[in-house]
Parts: sequence; C-alpha cells; structure tokens
Amino acid sequence: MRASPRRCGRSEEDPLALPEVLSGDTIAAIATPAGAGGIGIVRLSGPQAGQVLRTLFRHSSRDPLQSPRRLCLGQVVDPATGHAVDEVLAVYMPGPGTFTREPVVEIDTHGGGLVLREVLRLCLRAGARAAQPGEFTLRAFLNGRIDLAQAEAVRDLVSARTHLASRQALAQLEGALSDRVRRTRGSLLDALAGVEAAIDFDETVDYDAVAELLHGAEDELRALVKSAREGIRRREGLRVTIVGRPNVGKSSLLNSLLRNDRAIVTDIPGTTRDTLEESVDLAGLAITFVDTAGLGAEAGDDPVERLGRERSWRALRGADMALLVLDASRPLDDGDRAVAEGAASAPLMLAVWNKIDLGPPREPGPLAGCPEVHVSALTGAGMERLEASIVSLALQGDRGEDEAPLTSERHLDAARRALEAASAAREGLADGYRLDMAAEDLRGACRALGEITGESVDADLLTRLFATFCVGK
Ligand SMILES: Nc1nc2c(ncn2[C@@H]2O[C@H](COP(=O)(O)OP(=O)(O)OP(=O)(O)O)[C@@H](O)[C@H]2O)c(=O)[nH]1
Ligand SMILES: [Mg+2]
Repeated sequence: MRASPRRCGRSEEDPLALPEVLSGDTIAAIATPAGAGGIGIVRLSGPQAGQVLRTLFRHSSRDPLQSPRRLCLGQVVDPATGHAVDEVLAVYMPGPGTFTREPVVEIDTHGGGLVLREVLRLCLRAGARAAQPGEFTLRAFLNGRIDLAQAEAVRDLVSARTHLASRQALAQLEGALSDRVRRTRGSLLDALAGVEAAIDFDETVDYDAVAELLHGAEDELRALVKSAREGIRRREGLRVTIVGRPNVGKSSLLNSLLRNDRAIVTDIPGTTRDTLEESVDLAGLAITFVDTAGLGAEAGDDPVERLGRERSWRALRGADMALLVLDASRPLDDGDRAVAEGAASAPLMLAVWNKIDLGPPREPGPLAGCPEVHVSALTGAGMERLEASIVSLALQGDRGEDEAPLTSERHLDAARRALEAASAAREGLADGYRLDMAAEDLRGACRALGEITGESVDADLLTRLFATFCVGK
C-alpha cells in the first residue's frame, strides 16, 4: 500500500501565544482539509460559541441552542446583507462535556473552500478569533480533559501514515502511555515521601523500602527508554537511502520496492543524477526510500554529476538506514569499498547484493558484520526477504513488544533524565549522603517524568509543541 503524504494547515511563523489562549476568547477554525470535499466543518470553542452561532444561523425546525448535541438543519446567513451563504447542519455542545471542556459549536457546510472561508469570516465578525495551530487540543489539555501525551497523540493520529502509527497513537490517546508514566512517577513520589518523612522527623530513612521502590522505578524507566526506538520509528517512519556505485541497480531496486516505475533505469552508468524519494508502507512502517546518484566514481568532473554526488552524500547523512547496493555479478572494487565506508556512517546499514540472476551469489567477505541480502531487482527474487530485513533491522527485534512505548525524542529525553536522577538518589542513599540531596534528586526525577504527561511543563515547551499541530485541531 502506498502512503500518501498528508498536508495540514500548519503555520510555523504564527506560533501560539499562551496568554491569548488563557484569555477566554472564543476561537474558530476550518477543521477539515483544504480543497473541495463532500462536507467541510467550521469549529468553534469558547464561552461565546453559542452566541456566535445564534448571530449567523437561521434554523429550519430545531434551534441548536435549545437542542444541544443534536444536529440541526438550517442556513448560515450573513447578518449584514441577509444573504444565505450555505445550507448547513449545526450542533451546539455546552461545556464541560466537550473535547475542550468549553462550549463547542460545529457547523457542517458543503465542502467547498469558498463556503468554508465565508462561514469562518462570519464567525470572526460575530466575535470569534481565528484559532492558532493546535489550539483546540491545547485548551483540552489546559482544561484538564487530556494530558500532554494524549494531546500529542491527537496530533499523531491526524498525521499517521500507517496502521501501526495510528494504532499506537490511539493507544496513547486512550492513556496507555500516560498510565504507565504515572505509575512510575507514583513509585518515585512514594520514595520521595519516605525520604522526606525521615528528614521531617529527623530519623534514619527506611533504606530497604525506599531502595525497593527505586529499583522498581528504575527498571520501568529503563524499559521506557528502551521502548522509545520502536515507538519513534512506528510514529515517524524511517528514511532509507539507497547508495552504491553507478549502474549497480539502485533505481531498479527503488522501483521494485515501490512496485512502480518511479525512477529512470538504463544500462548507462550515471543515469540517476538527482536524489529522488518516495514513501511506502512496509509492514506498517512508513519508509521513505531515497534513490541517489551513483557514488565512488569521483573522477568525472561534469558539474551536474558532481552536484548529484554531493546530494547523494547529503542524503546518506540524513538517513536512518543505508541500503548499500553491490553488483553481485562483478568483483568488489575500491569504489564499492569507498561507498561502503560512507554508508557505515548511517545508524543502520544493510548490504544488498543485486543481480543474482546473472550468476551464483558471491561469497560475502569484505563486508562481514553488516547484514546482507541477495536479490535480483530485475526478476524480483529475494525482494520479500529484503523488505523483511529492512523492517526487522528498523525495529531491531523489538517488534510489537511494547504496547505503550515512548513515541518522541521529547519523551525519551525526559525519561533518561528521570532515570539518571532516580539512580543518583538511590546510590546516594546507599552511600549515606545527605537526605535532602537525595530528596532533591527524587524531585528532579518526578519533574522530568511529569514533563511527558504535562504535570510539569512551562509555557515555552507548550508553545513549541503545539506549533507542530494543524489549525483546527
Ligand atoms: N540482470 C540484472 N540487471 C539488472 C538488475 N538490476 C538492475 N539491472 C540493470 O542494470 C542497469 C542499471 O540499473 P539502474 O537501476 O539504472 O542502476 P543504478 O544503480 O540506478 O544506476 P545509476 O543511476 O546510473 O547510478 C540497467 O540496465 C538495469 O536493467 C538485476 O537484478 N539483474
Ligand atoms: Mg539510478
């Protein structure tokens, strides 16, 4: 299945200003993607949402404000001219039983962009303010409806490109990760309470009890840290750069992996001159394959070729995995070895011996240590094994083990800091150092873990995080 990139109305130049969010404004946004569609939705949240609806909606039979949570047919009418803009369905949902815990209105229009923009304009004129990216979700977080990990899951669910990514985001939205983090934080808080009690009553600490709690918390933190690689890869996918000497079959391999003649293939070395990339869903992982111009033939000084090679090296630097393509029908040469050396700088590397249809597979040797696969991009032989190898290398055997993994670098960084602080506290207590220092370490560990779920976050972090959301989310 081919994954198609999703676009969303993200605006980086217009980051969210927290004071505005906290001001109690009523916000409005187009919640459906740009372009023509069957229906489009304008969404409002805030204390004036019902009032705004009353200003511009003329109901047919039922008044949505009198019939909360029911879709009501009617027209959006421009109050200035009395002209109808569209026939719509509107729903009014009083707070706090809504996503944002505020009064929420949704107006289902016909899907055209023009109609949606006009309805939004009328909402703004009636007193609403244009929502910032992620502002509906931010309100849900600030009003205690969801925690921060769940808020991130909303974003991840919207942008998920594979079923593994969406399943993981849904579990996170339902609180699987949050529960796990809170349990661990609970053990740390219990240990802290033990230490603080000893400080308050000027007693010696019950070291065994505290150490047991901390050992448990550290085990769980280590498991969380370990889960991050799979969680992040399931969510973000991987970039896999295909490199090799000219003519070894890189573009043929790309086409075979994509099941689509995406790249030009000829028997002329140097056919591919620019990098070319395309994403696919490989067993639930979003993999972006990058085909590159042939490397290891640095003699040519054709400027286009030189630029192409520069791009190949750059693509390698940005790769999560390098597929090093080698021609199995001829001996390895210095050029192959030079490319292999470069490819080894990628975090993961897989050697692909191509063209096995031309003769018996060559003995591996010079590249021992790197996993290898033998294929023919021409006949398709070995391609399934290649796909399986890419997936298992990407997940490095962690596949499916973790139902509630950490899913971002932000989580990973927080969990690492929590682990470090918890270990420092336990070792400090064992070495008999001052209790107040151990207590400070434990508070640091709790704070770090609280960043994942949002118990301890600052406005800066929220601003940065929610800037990655779509408008209308
Ligand atoms: N017999 C055989 N020929 C192959 C195989 N894979 C590719 N070829 C042929 O090798 C030639 C080069 O293939 P490309 O896919 O263009 O190779 P490339 O590595 O992208 O080449 P450049 O873009 O020039 O660096 C073409 O004639 C392909 O048909 C294979 O598995 N077996
Ligand atoms: Mg090529």
